[in-house]
Amino acid sequence: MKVKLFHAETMHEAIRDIKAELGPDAIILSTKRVRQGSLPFGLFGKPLLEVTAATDRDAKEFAPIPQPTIPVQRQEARPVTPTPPATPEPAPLFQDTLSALLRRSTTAQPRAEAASVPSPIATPLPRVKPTERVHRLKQDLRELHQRLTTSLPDDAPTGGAGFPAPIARACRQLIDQGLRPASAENLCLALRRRLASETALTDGAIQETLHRLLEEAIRGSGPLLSPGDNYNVAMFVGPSGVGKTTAIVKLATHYRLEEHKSVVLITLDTCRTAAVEHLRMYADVLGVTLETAQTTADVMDGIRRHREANLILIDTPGFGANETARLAHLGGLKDSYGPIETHLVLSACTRMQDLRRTVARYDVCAPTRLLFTKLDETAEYGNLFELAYQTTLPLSYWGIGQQVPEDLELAQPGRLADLLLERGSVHVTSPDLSSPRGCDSLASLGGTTPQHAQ
Ligand SMILES: Nc1nc2c(ncn2[C@@H]2O[C@H](COP(=O)(O)OP(=O)(O)O)[C@@H](O)[C@H]2O)c(=O)[nH]1
Ligand SMILES: [Mg+2]
Repeated sequence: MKVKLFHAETMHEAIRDIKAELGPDAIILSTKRVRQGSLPFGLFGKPLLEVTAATDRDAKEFAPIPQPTIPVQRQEARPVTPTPPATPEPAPLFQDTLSALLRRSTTAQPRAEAASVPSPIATPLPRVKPTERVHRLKQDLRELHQRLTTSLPDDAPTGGAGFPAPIARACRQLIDQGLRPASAENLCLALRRRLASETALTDGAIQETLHRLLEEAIRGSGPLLSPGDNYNVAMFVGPSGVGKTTAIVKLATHYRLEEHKSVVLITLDTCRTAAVEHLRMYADVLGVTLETAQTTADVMDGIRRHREANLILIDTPGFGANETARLAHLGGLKDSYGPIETHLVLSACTRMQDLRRTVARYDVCAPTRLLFTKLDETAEYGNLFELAYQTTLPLSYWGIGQQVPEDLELAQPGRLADLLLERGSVHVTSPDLSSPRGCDSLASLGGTTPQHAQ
């Protein structure tokens, strides 16, 4: 056996040299990258390929490979049936005969080098039956291609990557609704787990399952007075202008006129005379008592004096960032009959970062409910979901307009899931746009009587 070391810049060059010297049946024993240069040990020299090749026969035994003598375009491609050697030599593992390597590298070589070896068109290669390994490689490539095409988002740069296309679409739908990408992706992971046994991922199944997941992720608190309840004290806190007083008036109207409950209003927002007068006007129309309170002690006194009432609603002013001590006093309020429900009132139109700051600021008064207003002024409801999900506080009611009393609804997770999946709008549409909107939302405030009072 003749063994020889070859150095070349590319494998193709090495094969060409080996073929010329050892013949086409030479086998490659090893290859490695080396550096060759002027410095000791070849450091920083040009990287070269070092190939050890061997043959049992002398290169002179082989006739040179004939070069094509007629133009490529005029030569007819004829399949050549290979004639296997009478006694094929078993090739050692990881070694390849030069002929096979030559065939492969010839098909991939750059045009400039093509002249030195027969053109694959001029001397067509025999059709080799794909081996098991080639089959597996092809299968892997097909799977990779499928994964890439199904997981790439259609048009959005982020969100949903890594999910099959229909789930990725749902993921982006949630992100468009204002959910954080992380929350949307968590929901879609849960969605994929739930739908793991489904053979086909239809948009219908995805939307239904997503609806259930959204609904399960958040809670509704139920009404201020559940059937059978005859006493509750609820306080409403939050930044100024979010709609605390409006929500209180809507609730007072509903419980007084629809549920026939005795309602008492206590307001701590006494600095602005107009605000008190505004509330007094409603109190007079409804026939409910309004108490003004300067301090939290006054509030407690008012609660004690109206124990016989069914519902006591406490209005508060918006507190500035530097009024944490005053806010903390509200957190300390305790009714000896039971806990005071504290509704943190927030606008659905507020940016998520500001909502988080507000939640952090009002944490000292230990809110137990989230009441969102102004759902009618936005088309994105992701913030409601995010805050309910992150704080784990139940949603109580939401304001859907300025009209008193009809524009308030009992918060229901299923309804929020509807809004997030764009299955409906917050508005109850009236068949006749010229007539006032129906009072259906009053019915949905929840209460002790199923029918509206006449
Ligand atoms: N569009 C809309 N406006 C609302 C809603 N709730 C309250 N408002 C308006 O928001 C403004 C401030 O409300 P107000 O109750 O005085 O806020 P407060 O300072 O938190 O007591 C008023 O003009 C209300 O009519 C709502 O759900 N939708
Ligand atoms: Mg107010």
